Amino acid sequence: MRKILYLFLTLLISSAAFADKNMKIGKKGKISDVTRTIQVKMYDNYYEPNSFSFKKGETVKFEVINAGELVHEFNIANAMLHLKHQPEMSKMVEHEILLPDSIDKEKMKNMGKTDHAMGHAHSNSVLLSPNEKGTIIWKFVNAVNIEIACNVPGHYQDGMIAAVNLN
Ligand SMILES: [Cu+2]
Repeated sequence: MRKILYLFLTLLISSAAFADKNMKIGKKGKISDVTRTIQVKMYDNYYEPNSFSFKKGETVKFEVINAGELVHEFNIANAMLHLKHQPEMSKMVEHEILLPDSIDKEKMKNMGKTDHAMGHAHSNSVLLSPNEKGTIIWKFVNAVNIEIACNVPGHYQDGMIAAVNLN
């Protein structure tokens, strides 16, 4: 129980910090503002395509499919935020919510009832099992060094990162 409480507090703190920094990398977009829809495939361990170019202020809809055999994440942030997010993902592995090739959605949902961060429902990311699909609508604002990356333990270090150029 103490372990769960510790996890809850850690995630609460990290998600609060995350929400604050969120403004710099853009924000959740509105469907009515979408100017481009991009299909992205996630493999073990890379994205296709693995770089993107957008205009500042553009709202993009990403249709993401996990075509790999491992769980992957499509997370719009920057290097600093990815690094902050990685311990959170490691905790999900420790608590057997996140398995190499599946996600214990039941466990994740139960924990998510007490805190949304535990349910892993950030608007800037999707965490997908093999063959699963997800959608993100994101408005890119005036920001630099945006990286789309996977924070499943080891994957970022393995180079599962896509660069985003804004012009
Ligand atoms: Cu991955």
